[in-house]
Amino acid sequence: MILTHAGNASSGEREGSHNQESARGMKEYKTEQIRNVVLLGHGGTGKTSLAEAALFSSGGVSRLGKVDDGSTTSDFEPDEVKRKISLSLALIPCEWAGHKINIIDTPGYADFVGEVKSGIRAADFGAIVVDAVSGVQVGTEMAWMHAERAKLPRVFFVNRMDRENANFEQAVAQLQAKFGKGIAPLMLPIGSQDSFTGVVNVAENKAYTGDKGAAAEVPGDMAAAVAAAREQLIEAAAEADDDLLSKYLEGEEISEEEITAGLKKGMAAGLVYPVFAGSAAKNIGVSKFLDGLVADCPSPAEMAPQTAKNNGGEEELKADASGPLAAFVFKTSADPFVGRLTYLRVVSGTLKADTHVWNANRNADERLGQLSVVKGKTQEHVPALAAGDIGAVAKLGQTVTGDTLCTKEHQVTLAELVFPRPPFNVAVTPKGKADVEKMGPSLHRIAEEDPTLLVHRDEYTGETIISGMGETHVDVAAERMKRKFGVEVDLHAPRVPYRETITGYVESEYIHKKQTGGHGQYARVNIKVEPNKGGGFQFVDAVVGGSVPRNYIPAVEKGVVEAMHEGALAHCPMVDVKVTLFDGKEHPVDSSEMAFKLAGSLALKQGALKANPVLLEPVYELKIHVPESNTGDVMSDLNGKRAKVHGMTPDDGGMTVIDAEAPLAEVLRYATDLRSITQGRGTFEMQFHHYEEVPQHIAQKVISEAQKGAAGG
Ligand SMILES: Nc1nc2c(ncn2[C@@H]2O[C@H](COP(=O)(O)OP(=O)(O)OP(=O)(O)O)[C@@H](O)[C@H]2O)c(=O)[nH]1
Ligand SMILES: [Mg+2]
Repeated sequence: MILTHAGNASSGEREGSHNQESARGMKEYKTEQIRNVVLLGHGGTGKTSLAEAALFSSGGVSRLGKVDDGSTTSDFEPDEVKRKISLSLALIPCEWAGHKINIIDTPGYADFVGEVKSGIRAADFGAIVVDAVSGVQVGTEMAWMHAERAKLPRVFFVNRMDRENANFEQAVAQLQAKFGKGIAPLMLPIGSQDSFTGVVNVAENKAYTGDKGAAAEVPGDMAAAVAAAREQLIEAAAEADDDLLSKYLEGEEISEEEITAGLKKGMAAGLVYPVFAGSAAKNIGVSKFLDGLVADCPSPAEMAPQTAKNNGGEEELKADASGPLAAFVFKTSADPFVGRLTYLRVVSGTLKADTHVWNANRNADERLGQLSVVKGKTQEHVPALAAGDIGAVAKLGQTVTGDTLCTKEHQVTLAELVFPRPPFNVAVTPKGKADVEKMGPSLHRIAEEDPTLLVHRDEYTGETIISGMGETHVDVAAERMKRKFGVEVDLHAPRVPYRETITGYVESEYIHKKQTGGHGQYARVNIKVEPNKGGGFQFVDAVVGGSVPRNYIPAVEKGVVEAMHEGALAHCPMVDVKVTLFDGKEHPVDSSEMAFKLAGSLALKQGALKANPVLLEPVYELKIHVPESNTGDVMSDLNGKRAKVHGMTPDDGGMTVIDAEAPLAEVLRYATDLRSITQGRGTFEMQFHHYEEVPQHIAQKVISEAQKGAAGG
């Protein structure tokens, strides 16, 4: 039976959840027969459509799904269907020419970079999808950068060749200008726009047309272009292959096999990047793309071994099905129905269903139940996964993304995944009474499936803060909480944890006196109030002669501490104040601890108001990575944010690092601002550095807002 896919298979509340029905039986594949490719690229270039066309071409679905109808295998989550963009990575295994190509589709939108990192880790090479109309876009550069950092061999797929203004040559020229000479077309398009009908494989000098890639004559007018492209391809391939180079220089005939061997070497060395052409929507060029992945791209067995830590040392793990077991967890998803689903790549050995494995990161035994191959939202049970293959297992107890599963006898851990620190913070509050209790646990589960989403409680403001990569990321997380766990929340800008202190010295006296029939209340407290910069709060008992009896002094201190919690200016905590109790008076009958506490509290409140109180704000340290060409705009924006720039240095990725500090109040939405200034090229991290006095004109605003707030509520 052929499996039906997301858009038309699901309904009701199970929509979007993983589906454990088994699909048509998938063969078991040996390591050499596997290809793991991650699709990368700017948003909307057609990655999901390409994955769908590949699946359709390989017979994995009976109808070509469309992103716009929400009917693709890859974008199966309801929020992906609604927004018509990918939000999480998806696995699309395609059985092709006796091989299994595990396609990992990733989101192009920058907020979901965590999924891209996970996808890259599971893959052996990448295919960067480029729009034939727009050419190189920001997302193309970002994809290149991520792949480069991971030393991932890569190819390009120039997609949307059927569109008006599609221009393959121009796209390739842009790629070469940006990424160098190693960019070499392996396929040339036949025609373009309305007349785009197929591709010519320049290594073979053969043409393939239509959605089936039927063999055809190379159009006569393409001969020169094909010859030139072939030359360029061989030159690029010869960069890493001396035999090929000398043959080429001596003008000898070069076979297709020799080109393939050269391409493989060149890709592994990061010297060659073959370019494919096609239209995912029309399913043209896709079958030749799959052929190319099988013929020219590395199997897991051809990849360099991975270094793992073992007891006290290191070892190299090859993709060898009979080697020691090591499976790397690159993603975890929290499904309200199926439970936790752990995605893993078998790096070495063979992972078998119904066995015990050892999680060396947590030092814990895990029982594996059923093992499956994942296709979009469906899972098909398999008895085993060989080294190099990718699959999933449900309901593991302790394992999280980044862990390695092995055996207790042979314990290894692979390098963990490193995710960027999310720079965008929002405060989250439950919408209704029913949401109060459910909010915490569901936040926890949402964060568990996304390492770029962090949740914490701000100890100063008491707010629950979600940190994500950007506004969309956090919005999607909130929608997911509602859909998956039925919890509704409100999101708003976090409060700035202002503080107060004093800058002057005063003596303050407060007499608490009440005469209400019977017992009255009486206490007098005299304190000195002075700044204690950097020294925190200090209470000094300087009472002489028992003017305040010993047993009441702790009560005075308690009152003072209470007043410190809520400053006189804007109800913010006071810091760095030294209070010296030097005098006071009791009444033999009417004094009490209560009375002294009150007097202590009010003595400080009144004193602080006279001691030149000021408002303090948190200042954050920022490390901003931007392209050289954006530094001017970023600096002038920082100027408007009361920031101080400490320096600019080049980083190791060809960017400029700007070191600066700025008040938190000015950079609450910096993730959004920086993105718009740099069109998404810039990234930054920030962390708390120190408190600083708020300039007078700004302090006035904060104070009057705080007083309004207090009066209103
Ligand atoms: N004309 C034309 N349209 C295409 C082609 N490929 C994709 N599209 C359309 O382009 C839009 C975006 O396609 P997707 O497949 O969602 O692109 P994506 O790269 O997966 O996008 P993200 O997941 O958001 O990064 C959809 O409307 C597709 O139907 C193509 O080859 N030709
Ligand atoms: Mg997509």
